[in-house]
Amino acid sequence: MAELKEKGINPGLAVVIVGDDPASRVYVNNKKKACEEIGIYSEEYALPAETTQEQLLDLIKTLSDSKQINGILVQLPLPKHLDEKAVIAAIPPEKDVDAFHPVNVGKIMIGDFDFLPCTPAGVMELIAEAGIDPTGKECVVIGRSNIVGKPQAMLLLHKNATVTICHSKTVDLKSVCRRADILVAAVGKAKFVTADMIKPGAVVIDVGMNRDENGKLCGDVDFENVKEVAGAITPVPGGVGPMTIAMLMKNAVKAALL
Ligand code: L34
Repeated sequence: MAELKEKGINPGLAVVIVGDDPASRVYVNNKKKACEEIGIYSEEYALPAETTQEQLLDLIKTLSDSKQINGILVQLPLPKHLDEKAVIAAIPPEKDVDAFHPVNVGKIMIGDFDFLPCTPAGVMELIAEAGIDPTGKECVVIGRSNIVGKPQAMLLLHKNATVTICHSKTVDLKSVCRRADILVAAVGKAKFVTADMIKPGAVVIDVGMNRDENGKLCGDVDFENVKEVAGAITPVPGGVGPMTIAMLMKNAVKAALL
């Protein structure tokens, strides 16, 4: 960071949060902390749940015009009365550190991108750091959201994997999952992935962020049982979540260099 600052490059990130969802609050706090730790200038805009679409779009316009701000992130989900698609589309693609804008989504699809979406990019980083090359491997992604499942599949494809995307209508999910050398779970249901769905030795990556019956944070994977079968597994907390934040920091720096 010091090196960048010497060159007059000062990354600035604006994080917008609307309403008081406690989980979103925690994630946004973690983003703020990470900025402080590495020396990225950050601004937080905590707006009340009653914020109108017009007010939110006005703020995005102000941030879009700001010279100090290179990156804009609107924490999702937004309260139901707000139009998420329109909000994302209002962020200039070059400040879209989430890579959710249709222009950035399209660029990812053709493999010519500036930003990668933070959670799927974090998963790829974990795979790479573990010394695993997805080339030719069977990769199964459970979940088809625009934020995780779909871009995750695309990133694995870029690394030459054979990719299957599963979802709620998939027939015989268990057999499809059992083919996976690398299984990415992004379902949103606690302990959804059980040991009988895992090929022995498989790499299991848990993107879930749920609360169990005791209110304890847990992923989509039944960690205790799956870890006995898997070759490698990520925990929740302390797995993909912190990687998401790290990739956001990377994108914030990248935005300042564009
Ligand atoms: N716009 N909305 C936008 N961008 C994002 O990248 C996100 N995401 C997801 C939800 N909405 C978003 C996040 O920030 C999920 N997410 C996220 C970020 C950080 C963590 C989890 C999810 C995280 O820090 N997890 C910690 C534990 C947190 C806790 O104690 O609750 C962990 O160790 O996994």
